[in-house]
Amino acid sequence: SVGVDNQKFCLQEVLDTFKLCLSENKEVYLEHYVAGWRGLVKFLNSLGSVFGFISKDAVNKIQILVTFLNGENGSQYVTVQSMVKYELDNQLVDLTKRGSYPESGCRTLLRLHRALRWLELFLERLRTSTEDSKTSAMCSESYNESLAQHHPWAIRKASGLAFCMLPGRPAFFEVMNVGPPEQVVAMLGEALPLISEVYQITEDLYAQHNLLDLP
Ligand code: 1Q0
Repeated sequence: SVGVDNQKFCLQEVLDTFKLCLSENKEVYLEHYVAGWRGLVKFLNSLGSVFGFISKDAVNKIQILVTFLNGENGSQYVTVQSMVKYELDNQLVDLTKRGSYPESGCRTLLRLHRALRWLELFLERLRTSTEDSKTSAMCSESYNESLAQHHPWAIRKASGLAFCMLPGRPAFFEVMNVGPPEQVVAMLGEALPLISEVYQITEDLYAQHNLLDLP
């Protein structure tokens, strides 16, 4: 793609931040997790304003987590593991119904975590797609298998409409700014196992503490 913008979006860089997420003992660094989402939101914004309601919500959740990270108890939020322990030990999480802590780190991260499953499914479809595959179909299939189960009707409807506005596979690959399709496929093949690992570690942690249905 042509462009003089030296801050051009590059998906490789975004997916690389997910590599930085895992510590040696397989804890998930919140700082890099959030940075990964920031990059994805930038990508989403470059696709057009119909995705604004999605990126707005993502930005809002990113901001909540960043505020914890930079707050006076920031050291408790270094990893997802330490955040869960800290918030649970100090009763900072609404466990069954919304109450005093509607924006806990645990419930906020859970929303992004569910979206990460969507990303994993979508990227896997993109990776194995052929030239005539429809991005909108790949996107909505991935959505229906993941996030949709947690969204009310109105949001599912709005999401479905937005997906129809996704550019076709060639344009989509172009915006990713990785190179020719074969290179995109190779990059996805490298990135996916890492995203899956981050997802699985978080999923196991949340399951262990019974946090998968936080209101
Ligand atoms: C490429 C198309 C992107 C499609 C993104 C799929 C996700 C659809 C999600 C729709 C969210 C609607 C807005 C509000 C939802 C909230 O109600 C909900 C629950 O939160 P709460 O506080 O009400 O309980 N929020 C969520 O479920 C969080 C949703 C976060 C979505 C984050 C999407 C970030 C952008 C991703 C673009 C990735 C493009 C990657 C393509 C890479 C190409 C190789």
